[in-house]
Amino acid sequence: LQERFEIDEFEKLKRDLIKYNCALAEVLTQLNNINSYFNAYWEANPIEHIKSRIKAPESIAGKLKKKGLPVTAESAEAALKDIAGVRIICSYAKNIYEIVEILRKQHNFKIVKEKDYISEAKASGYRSYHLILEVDLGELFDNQVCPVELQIRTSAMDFWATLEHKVRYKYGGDMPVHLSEELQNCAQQIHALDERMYLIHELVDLINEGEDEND
Ligand code: 0O2
Repeated sequence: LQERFEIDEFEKLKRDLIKYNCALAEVLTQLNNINSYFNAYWEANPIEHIKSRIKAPESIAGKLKKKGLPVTAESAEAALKDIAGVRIICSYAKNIYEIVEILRKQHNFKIVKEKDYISEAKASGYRSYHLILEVDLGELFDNQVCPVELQIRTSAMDFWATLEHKVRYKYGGDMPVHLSEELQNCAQQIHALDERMYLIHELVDLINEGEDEND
């Protein structure tokens, strides 16, 4: 029970979560617009799908506890940047960088932090591109800004991360060495597969371009 919020802190957090919902809605509108733009103007839409979530109060409490911070609404707001989270799943790693460049040009939010775990994977084998976006909530919320975490990864990276997260959660952060080694091994194979699939995709594009020129 210690890990949970006291009742009045929980009520404060529930009220604060409205801000995160508004910020998330703003980001999702923009991402849906980008998705429609890709559908209309790009030959193939690089976005496969977009998922979003607001972190559950239990997970917020657990993360604060893990960081050794007080389990209060105030410390959640100060310390956690991933209360509102969005994930974009795309086809190839190259698409991730294309999407990031488009995001830089948006005016509804600004990018305040970036971590590229695509070009250099984490020790676990994890690959993904992380951004913290800051959304201005406007006068209704006294011009406060609210963070939204955005993770962009390929389907293959997502497949791996979902399983690894499940295994890590099962062992409460104390994963047996043989499992973490096997997961690192799978991460390397998935990375190699991602690259080979991309080469096939590029090759087919080149063949198509050649055929178009000959028409
Ligand atoms: P959950 O349960 O997904 O929310 P910070 O979040 O900034 O305090 P950190 O860990 O340096 O600290 O941030 P980082 O590296 O950007 O990671 C944030 C999130 O990325 C994690 O959130 C995970 O969702 C994901 N992530 C990072 N590393 C791994 C990994 O090795 N495996 C998997 N499956 N996911 C990872 P949470 O809150 O840790 O977890």
